[in-house]
Parts: sequence; C-alpha cells; structure tokens
Amino acid sequence: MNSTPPPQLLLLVLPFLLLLQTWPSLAEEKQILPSCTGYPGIPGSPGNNGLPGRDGRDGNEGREGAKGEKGEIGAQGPPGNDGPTGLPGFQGTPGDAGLRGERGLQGPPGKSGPSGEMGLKGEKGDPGPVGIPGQPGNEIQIAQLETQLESISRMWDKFSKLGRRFTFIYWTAHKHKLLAVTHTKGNFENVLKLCREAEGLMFYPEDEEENSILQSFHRKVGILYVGATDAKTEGTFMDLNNKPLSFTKWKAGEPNNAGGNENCIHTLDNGEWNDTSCNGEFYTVCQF
Ligand SMILES: [Ca+2]
Ligand SMILES: [Ca+2]
Repeated sequence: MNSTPPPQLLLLVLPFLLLLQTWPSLAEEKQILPSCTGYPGIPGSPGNNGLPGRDGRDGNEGREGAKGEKGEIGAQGPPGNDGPTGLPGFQGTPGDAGLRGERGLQGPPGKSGPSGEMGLKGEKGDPGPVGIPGQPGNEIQIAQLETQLESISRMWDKFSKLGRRFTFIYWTAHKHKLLAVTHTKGNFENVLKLCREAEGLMFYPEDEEENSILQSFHRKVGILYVGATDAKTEGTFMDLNNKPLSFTKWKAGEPNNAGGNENCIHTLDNGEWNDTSCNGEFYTVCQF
C-alpha cells in the first residue's frame, strides 16, 4: 500500500505551514517593538482554489414519465408445439361409383337345380333303315330282353305319372288319403284326366270332416269340382268308383238339374254343393 499523501492534500496543508513559520517572528517582533505602531500590511494575493468538494448524495426518484408510443410489430415468433389430436370428423358423402372393372374369371359351376316337370311323351318316330342281318340269336335271350324292356316301359310310365303330381298344389294329408289341388282349371273331363294321369282319383268327401277340408281348398283357389256325377243315371249321383254317395252337402233346392243338363257338382263358399254343368272351368282336388 502506498503511504505517500496525494498532491491535493499537500496543497491544502501548505498555507497553514507558512503561517506557523511566520507567526513566531511576528511575536518576537512584537516583544521587541511593543510600542511601535505599524501599518497594515499589503493584502496578500488570493490563495489557490481549494480541492473539489465531495459528490453530493443522490436526489429523490423523479416522477413517472409519460407513456411511450406504441412500438413496431415484433418479428414473427417460432412455430408453437403441435396441439392435441382433434376428434374424428363426420363421415363424408360416398364418392361416385368407380369405373366398371374388367370381367373376372368364370367361377365354378353351381349346384344342379331341381328337376323340371316331365315333358309329354313324344310321337312315335319314323321307322329306321333296315339293319344288317345279324347272327342267328338265342330265342330264350330274346324273350328275356323283351320282358325286361316291357318292365322298363311300365316303370317309365309309372314315373311319368308320378312326376305329374309335382304340378299339384296345397298338399294335405288326411288319414290314409293324400290330397292336392290341380295346378290349373278345366272342365270336368279335363281335371278328371289330370288326376288319373297322376295315378290319382278326383276327391269325393265321405263325411263332414272331409267336406271341411274341401271347403278349405275352396277358400284358397275358388270353386272346385266334386268327384261325383249323375251322368250315368240322372238324379243318382255316384263317386268315380261308381258307388252311390254316402254323404252329401247339397244346398237347399239342389240338386235341381237346371236346364236338364247338370250332371256334375261344384262347391259353394259355405261348403255346400250345387249340381252344375260339366263344362264349367274349375279346379278339383285329387286323392292319392
Ligand atoms: Ca243331373
Ligand atoms: Ca243346380
């Protein structure tokens, strides 16, 4: 640490030192010359300027200034963080159908459909050309083959008739009888033929219960022929096995053989019967 006093301090102390050196001589001079009256000395020259004073204390805080003007828009900040995933939007409307694609490869064949209705038997064809004379045959073998051929022909005819039953509708079982309605209307002869071609018989109800079944068929398809006629003996109705009727359901006043030509029977809505012409086109029920 430097102990040398600063020059400013020397300048401040120097006048006092000069005064101390001068003061004793003046005292001695007063002792020597106590009675002499002196003249006031010439005023000394002004002393040097003192050292600068210390810095004053900080003043009180001033009043708040006026609000400054609005600054310019700052530079755009960096992008913010990604927000949370929003809720799914509503389903949009379906777009237009696209262009039709190319035709695909053919798929495997489907299952066979149900067998169709058996066709009618065709007419006999023309005789074929005479064949080459064969070897002398065995008469026994020929007879056996002819028998087998006849058997096959009968089976075919049987299947053909049974196949016609598939055209009938509203099958119903009652006791030992199987009943069905013809698929089409016809006069008495025509619907009678439809039953026989299917190895059936036109149905005749033998009691009140069976007549109720006949009436239920009537409600499904309309008027039905009853399997009975008095064509053989006027006024005596018989079933198709030529047996007199054991049950009848005649409407009051029937049978009346109106016009002298009512030899068949048809059903009415209430289940009763009326004798009628055999030329009307009605359904019938076949019994198997
Ligand atoms: Ca009659
Ligand atoms: Ca009548």
